[in-house]
Amino acid sequence: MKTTINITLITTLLFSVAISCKNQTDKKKETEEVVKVDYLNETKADFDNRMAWWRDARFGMFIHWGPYAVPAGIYNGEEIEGIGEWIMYNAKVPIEEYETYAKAFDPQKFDADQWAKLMKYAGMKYVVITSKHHDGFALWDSKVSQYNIADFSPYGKDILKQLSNACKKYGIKFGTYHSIMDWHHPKAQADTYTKNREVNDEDKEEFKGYLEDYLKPQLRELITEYDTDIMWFDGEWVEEFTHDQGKALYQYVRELKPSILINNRVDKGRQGMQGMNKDDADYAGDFGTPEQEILEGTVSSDWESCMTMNDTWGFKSKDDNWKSSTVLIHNLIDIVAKGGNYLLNVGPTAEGLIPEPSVERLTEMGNWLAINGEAIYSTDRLEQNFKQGEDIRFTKKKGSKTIYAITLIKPESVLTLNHIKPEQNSIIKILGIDNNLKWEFSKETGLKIHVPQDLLSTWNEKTFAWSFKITGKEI
Ligand code: FHN
Repeated sequence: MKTTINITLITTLLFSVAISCKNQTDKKKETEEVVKVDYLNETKADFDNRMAWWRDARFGMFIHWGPYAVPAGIYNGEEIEGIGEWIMYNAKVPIEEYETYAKAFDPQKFDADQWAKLMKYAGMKYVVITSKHHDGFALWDSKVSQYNIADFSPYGKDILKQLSNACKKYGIKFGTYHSIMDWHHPKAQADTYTKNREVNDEDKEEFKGYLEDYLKPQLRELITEYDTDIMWFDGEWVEEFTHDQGKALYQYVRELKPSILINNRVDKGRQGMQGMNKDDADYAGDFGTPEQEILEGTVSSDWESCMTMNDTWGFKSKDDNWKSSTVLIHNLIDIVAKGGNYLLNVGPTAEGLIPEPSVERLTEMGNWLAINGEAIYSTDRLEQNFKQGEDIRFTKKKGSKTIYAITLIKPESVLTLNHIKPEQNSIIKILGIDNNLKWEFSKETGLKIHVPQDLLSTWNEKTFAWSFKITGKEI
C-alpha cells in the first residue's frame, strides 16, 4: 500500500511540476512573442550607433560582376547599347541562351586577396558586390537554387565566400547588392523582361511566392553565412513589388542581423536616380542612393552616391570612357563635404580581373588618401558652408575643432577663407607638407593664409587637391 501511495505521490508531484514548467514555457514564449522588435521604429540613438562605422568610412567599392561579363556588351557580333549588366534585357536574350553565358563564366584569374588588397590601398573601407543582379545568377553556393557560380558554372567555387574572407583579413566591411527584380525566376520577371507586357493580378500573386520562397531564403543564406554588413537592394521599381512588402523586407533583414545596414531601395520611396526617399510616407531604408550623380547641396539624412568609373557597371570590352583620377578624387571630396559616402564601381572581366584603368585610378586615389585621409574619414560637414566658390570644400573632424579647407585647384599665394575663424594660436599646415603657414584673420577680410612660392611650385598634375588643416570654427 505504502509503495502505491509513494508512486501516486511522485506521479502527482511530477505532473504538477510538468504543468508548471509548461506554463512557464508558454509564458516565456508569449513574452518572447511580445518582445518582437519593430526595426522600422528605431530610436535615433540606436540608429546613430548602427550607422557610425559607415558614416566614418566615407568611401567604398561597388562591384558588378556576373555572366554579363562574358558577352561584355557584344551580342551576335554587335555592340549592344546601354550598361553591360543589362545585355540580357537590352538584346532580349532568351533565358536559355543567356544561361550559356553562365555556363561559360569561369573566372580562373579571380584572386579575392588581390581585390581586398586593392580596396585597402585605395582607402576603401567597405565593399558592396552583386550577390545577384537582375539576371538572377547567384555569386555564392546557394542551396535555394542551382543557378549559381558553384553549381551552374565550370568555376564551381563560391565567389562571395572567398571575398568575404579576404575582406575580413584586411578589415574591410562586406556588403552585398541584391536585386529584387529577377529576369530568370518564373514567378518574378522571367516572362515579362522581353515583352514589357502589363503586369496582372496573377503576376502580383506569383511574385509574393517568389519573395517568400526564393528571395527571402537567399537573403537568409547571405546574411547568416557571409556575415553581411550591408544589404544593398536594387530593382525595387517593379510593379509587382509594394511599399508594404518593402517594409516587411526591411524588418525581415534586420531580424536576421539587427546591426546590418540597408539602403532605401529595399522599399518604394526612392525618387529615381536622384536617390533620396520621397517624404510622403514611411519609406524604409537607412540611407539614400543617388546614382551617377551627387546631391546639389546638403541634407539631414544619410546618403551614398554610387558611380561608375567609365559608363557601365558590368564590364563592357569597348567602354574606354574612363573618368580621370582628378574627377574621381574631386567627386569624393565634394560628396564628403556634403556629408555623403562615395560608392565607386569596378566591373571585373569574365576572367576575374579588375580592368587596369580602374586599378590605376584606385591606386592614385589611395596615394592621395594616404596623405589626406584625415580630411575625409570620420569627418562631418560644416553646418552652413560645405564650399566656398567652386574650388574649395570644407570638412570638420568629428568631435574636434579641426577644420579642413580643401582646394581643388592650385591656390594663389594668399588663400582667403571667408567662413573660418582660427583659434588664436592655431597652426595652419597643408597635409603632407610640414611647413607652418603664416596667416592673419580679421572680421572684415576673413582668414588669409600665405602659401610660399616654393610650396606652390610643388603643385603638379598628381597633386589633385590640398587640404589646409586649421584649428578654429565656422563663422
Ligand atoms: O538597373 C541597375 C543597374 O544595372 C545598376 O545595378 C545600378 C547601380 O546601382 N542600379 C540600377 C539602375 O538604377
